[in-house]
Amino acid sequence: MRMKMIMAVIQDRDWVNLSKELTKHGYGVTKLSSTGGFLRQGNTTVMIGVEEGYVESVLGIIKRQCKKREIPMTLYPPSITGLNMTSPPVNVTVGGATVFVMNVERFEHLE
Ligand code: 2BA
Repeated sequence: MRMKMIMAVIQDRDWVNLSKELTKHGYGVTKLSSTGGFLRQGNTTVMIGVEEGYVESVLGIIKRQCKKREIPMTLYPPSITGLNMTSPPVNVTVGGATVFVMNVERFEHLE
């Protein structure tokens, strides 16, 4: 069976429910703390290694646990622009998950 690596960028607040649900179904998951390049805010990246046949099941769990939300965001505050004015907030869609599914050449647990 081929192994796949699922990497998903999610919101920090979705991590607890997502990890609970993945472990309940027997999937292994590793959390990495990450930062989005656009919002420059912390987010969470999860790594999930699974056999190919389980990919859709894992994507289903991610979809159910990672909700899409709109948040008002000031993209260029004075602390970044150095100007004494704030750009008006714009609504940015966050959440859901940005998912990459990659082939795994080799997978081992070394002891
Ligand atoms: P950020 O780069 O902080 O982006 C957060 C959200 O801001 C994005 O959500 C998108 O809705 C919006 N956004 C990003 N770039 C934009 C732009 N140039 N103009 C207008 N709105 C923009 P998502 O697309 O769901 O991405 C969530 C996070 O996933 C990203 O956080 C980034 O950390 C990661 N990501 C997204 N696409 C990626 C990619 N191709 N490669 C690696 N990481 C990616």
